[in-house]
Amino acid sequence: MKIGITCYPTYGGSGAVATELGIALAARGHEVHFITYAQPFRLPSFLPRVWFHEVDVGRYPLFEYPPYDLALAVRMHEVVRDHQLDVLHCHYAIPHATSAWIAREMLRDGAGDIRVVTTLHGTDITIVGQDRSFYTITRFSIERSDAVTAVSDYLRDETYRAFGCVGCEVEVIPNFINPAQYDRAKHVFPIPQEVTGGRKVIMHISNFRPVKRVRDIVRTFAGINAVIPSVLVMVGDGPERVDAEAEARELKVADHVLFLGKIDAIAPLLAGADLFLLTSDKESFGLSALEAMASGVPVVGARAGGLPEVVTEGVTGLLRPVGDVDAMAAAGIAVLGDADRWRTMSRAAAVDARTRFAEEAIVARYEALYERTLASAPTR
Ligand code: GMT
Repeated sequence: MKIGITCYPTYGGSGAVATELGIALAARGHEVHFITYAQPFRLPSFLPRVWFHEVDVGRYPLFEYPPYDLALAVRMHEVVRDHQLDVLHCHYAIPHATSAWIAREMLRDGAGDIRVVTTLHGTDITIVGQDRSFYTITRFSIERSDAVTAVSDYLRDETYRAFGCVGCEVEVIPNFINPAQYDRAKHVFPIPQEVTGGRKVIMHISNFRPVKRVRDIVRTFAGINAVIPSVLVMVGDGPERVDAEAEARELKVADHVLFLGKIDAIAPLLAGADLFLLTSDKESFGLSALEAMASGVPVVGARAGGLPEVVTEGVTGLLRPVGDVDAMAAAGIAVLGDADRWRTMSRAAAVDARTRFAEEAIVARYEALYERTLASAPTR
């Protein structure tokens, strides 16, 4: 098949999943065309059967808000027409699924036809899509997609609840990991011993958006650090980083917290972590938690959204109510303070990630979905 993929190319789970999916599809013999405004952050410069088509929004003094969604639709139309694509797979509904609908309408001039598959990732449904400004277009774009997937049962149910789509069936296809990549034994932890000082390494990776509640990460860490000597490694960047730094100073743990900024290769970092923290108030899946689990890192976090579908309570991690940093700190202490328990959880996490979320099986599900969609009549 010839598959176009559109995603947010920047640091974030949906872009990571879309890129890994494209790479895996190309390895299985498909032709994959990424159509985005920048090279996706996890895409190497060259891979057989993989192409990158940049969307140029252009500049015009009249445009205070350059119409990216239109430029994307035009690029999608060109790429589908010139490369005779079969499927356009949009990751994150807004505006990708809308642009794909426009591109498909433009193809009615006889230049070809395309099936549109939309994967819902999270805030496209739980926050942005429900904003008044975007609600009707989000619903429209979901209903006009030929197939819709969500990354968790929680997100599927939330889509039905919030949008009540007519005639659309949302299939749950969870995110996945490449087991060879997230292998604790394979990497050298890049943070030297003189920095960690033999202390436990607690890690958080995110885009530091408000939903991540990064202050809670620091508070939870402070609670753990008061009992178990540890260091907090914060990976990523975003609007709440300054607040997290301020919280660390306020709680007098700043000397024990490292802010590394955006780092693309996270598998070597996770290979040296003892505990992963994810305290979000909304998390449709929690790809970073899955990547941690695959690396043998137990997860402590908030029982929010789809995270309990990824982290099995008491087996691969411990989840506590959103905002209950004392309970999350106690959970962290319980895991880190008992070497046998930690070892059992670490092994269970690595096995579970490879069993329920293995790349092979999940990529095959997307392949089957594309084939089914191509075999059925288009949605109009
Ligand atoms: O929806 C977002 O806020 C952004 C998106 C992203 O690009 O990182 O994250 C969502 O998609 C990820 C990949 O499917 C999920 O692992 C995240 O849980 C989800 N984020 C939220 O639901 C907040």
